[in-house]
Amino acid sequence: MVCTRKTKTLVSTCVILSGMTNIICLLYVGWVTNYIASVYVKVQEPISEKKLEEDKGDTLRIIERLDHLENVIKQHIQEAPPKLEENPAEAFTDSSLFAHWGQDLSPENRRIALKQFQYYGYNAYLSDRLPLDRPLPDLRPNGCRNLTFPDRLPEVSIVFIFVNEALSVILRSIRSAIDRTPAHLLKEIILVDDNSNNDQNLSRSPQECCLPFREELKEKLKKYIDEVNAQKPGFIKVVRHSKQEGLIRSRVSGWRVATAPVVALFDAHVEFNVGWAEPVLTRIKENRKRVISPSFDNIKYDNFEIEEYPLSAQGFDWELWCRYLNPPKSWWKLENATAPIRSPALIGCFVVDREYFQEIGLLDEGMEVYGGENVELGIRVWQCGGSVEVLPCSRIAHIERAHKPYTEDLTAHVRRNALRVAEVWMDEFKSHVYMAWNIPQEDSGIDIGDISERKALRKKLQCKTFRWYLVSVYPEMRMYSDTIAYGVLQNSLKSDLCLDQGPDTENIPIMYICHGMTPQNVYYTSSQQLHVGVLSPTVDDDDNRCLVDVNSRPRLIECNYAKAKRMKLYWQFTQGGPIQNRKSKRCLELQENSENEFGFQLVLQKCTGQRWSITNVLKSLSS
Ligand SMILES: *[C@@H]1O[C@H](CO)[C@@H](O)[C@H](O)[C@H]1NC(C)=O
Ligand SMILES: *[C@@H]1O[C@H](CO)[C@@H](O)[C@H](O)[C@H]1NC(C)=O
Ligand SMILES: *[C@@H]1O[C@H](CO)[C@@H](O)[C@H](O)[C@H]1NC(C)=O
Ligand SMILES: [Mn+2]
Repeated sequence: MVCTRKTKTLVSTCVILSGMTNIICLLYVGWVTNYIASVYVKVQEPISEKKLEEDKGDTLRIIERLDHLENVIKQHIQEAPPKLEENPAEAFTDSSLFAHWGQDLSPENRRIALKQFQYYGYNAYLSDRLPLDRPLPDLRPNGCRNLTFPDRLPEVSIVFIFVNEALSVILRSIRSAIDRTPAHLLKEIILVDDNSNNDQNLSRSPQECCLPFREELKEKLKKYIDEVNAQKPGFIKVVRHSKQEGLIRSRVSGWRVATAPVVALFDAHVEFNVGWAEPVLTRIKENRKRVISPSFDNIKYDNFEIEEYPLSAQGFDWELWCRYLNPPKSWWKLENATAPIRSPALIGCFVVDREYFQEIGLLDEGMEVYGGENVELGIRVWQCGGSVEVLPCSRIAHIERAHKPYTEDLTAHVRRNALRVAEVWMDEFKSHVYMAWNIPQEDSGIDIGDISERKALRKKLQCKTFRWYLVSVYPEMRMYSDTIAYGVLQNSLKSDLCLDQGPDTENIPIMYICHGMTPQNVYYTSSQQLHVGVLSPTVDDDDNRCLVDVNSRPRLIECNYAKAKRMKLYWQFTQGGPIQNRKSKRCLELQENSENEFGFQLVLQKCTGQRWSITNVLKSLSS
């Protein structure tokens, strides 16, 4: 899941990568973010252990071109399951783990810390050495401390789901929940273990660094639970899956066991901050159809310091990766930092009235593994008469992992789940999801499973249309209804090359080996613009780039800017025909050039009859 966070020019991209809501945050500037985020996610698969050898050539060539990306990826390649026989000391110092932490450790301890880091995706070595009840900075905005709440609030059950999590991290989640929730409001804690002992199929198996999960998460965790329950019988309940169900069904498993009127569904790598519960329970008590997310801060995966995040709503892009949004204008107008922030969707952790959650259909249990369920819940709640909000006064710190503890490629699951959301909830806008993923709308070859129950649910609840949702709840989302063709763009002269946006530091499109990732997405519109690269999700970002004839050279320029400056950004194109600029009449063509990486250069020249084709055509392309 890609959660992008944007503050003025500084953007941090959060790529949620793991089986739980794990996020990697990378800091970048401007539109570059999305490009990197999407490439980054999609090169995950090639760098999985086994494929690394075979795919090294192509993968690395793609990577080398992406300056900003390079360091990140290299680091992850190094942090991929290590070859035990070759463990040069330099590898330790190169790991991002030691960039801000651990310089004074002995070589042996560094080795152990690195192993644990590679395994968990966060600094479990350090976590084991931090107190479970460590203090957190109170990051609530001014005014939160002055709020008063009703005397009688509903009790809450807190559900933590986990798979292959470090014990100390789970225990700190539990401890912070107990310490920072008023005792009379916390009915119980429910732990859902999504079959953590399934080590054999993980390439990141716990070498000598880590106890086997069976021991750590069964015996040791049980000992802790028994101690707590000895004082408060039945206070901590445990649900164990005998096979891995993924985070979606794990959350529902936890909900099934919960008995309090309100249920909070969280990952097990969080720390609750002071006063988190009262604002949430007050809002739900006032209106049970509100689904609430706290505001998130970051626990840095390397040194476990708390990093404050700006207040945000939670949305998504057209691939349905989650995305932090600037709060809506209506919120800013209130000039009240404690006021609830209307939110189009959820990033994954939320608090909900237990019975209302069932009435609106829980989560889509037909989704697999990971991703999309948070977006589906948000859309469904809004379309079916509820609301979603983020509370500034309720704050939770959450570890954004450096990498996922699985080797499995999550992107395929996220895509499948996204298509379920599109087919059930998005009406005519489902095309946008297919376009963003760059797959055909008919015969995509992707089995999304049975959606008849979800469709029946929508009918039963008499839910509103997705157009209503876009207009009323998520007006920041961009619509792309004028797209008439999309996919990769290939030239008949050399059909294994695709049009590509080129290095992210430049605005020069190139021809590159076809890989079909975001930098090669092309969208042709009914107004004859050619967009290259990511589909900008929201109106807050001016980051769609259009092919423009600039002094007879092909360039990529932000579309609205190019239009405002009356640049040459309109192209005549028919499937299998030339791409010709409407004004300059020059054609986009390939020219042989031995200095070029793949022997060809993109030029604008007098048309010689070169032909282009694009993968998916929605409406007939006529000239
Ligand atoms: C909170 O209360 C204190 C003392 O009652 C007061 O001085 C302060 O101005 C209040 N702050 C806000 C933001 O209302
Ligand atoms: C590993 O996965 C394969 C197929 O996914 C399965 O058949 C096998 O039983 C698994 N092994 C273990 C030890 O879980
Ligand atoms: C600010 O928002 C809080 C929470 O909704 C509310 O209780 C409070 O009355 C608001 N303050 C003002 C000055 O409107
Ligand atoms: Mn998480």
